[in-house]
Amino acid sequence: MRRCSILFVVLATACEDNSLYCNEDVEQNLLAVDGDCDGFLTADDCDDADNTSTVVSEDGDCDRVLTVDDCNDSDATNTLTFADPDCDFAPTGYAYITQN
Ligand SMILES: [Ca+2]
Ligand SMILES: [Ca+2]
Ligand SMILES: [Ca+2]
Ligand SMILES: [Ca+2]
Repeated sequence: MRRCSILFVVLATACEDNSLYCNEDVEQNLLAVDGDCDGFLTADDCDDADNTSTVVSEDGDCDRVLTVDDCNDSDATNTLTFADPDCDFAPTGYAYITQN
């Protein structure tokens, strides 16, 4: 009787389907909530199909320019960085002058 119980446990373990998990590892995220298995859940991931993408906590507008470098991290069309410290679209040391 006891031998049968042990055999059942061994068979049940062998039949587990781990394909719903990242790398088929039950210790990792489910593919349903982390499509690219980069450790960031879909809601927190700028692109859950790209494991090289940025994440929302570091890049608010997901334009691949990190918050610390982004002149406007709530505007994805503005990808100016602090290489242009005054964020005026002109190279450092220059400024656009409007004429009257
Ligand atoms: Ca992800
Ligand atoms: Ca990603
Ligand atoms: Ca950004
Ligand atoms: Ca931006």
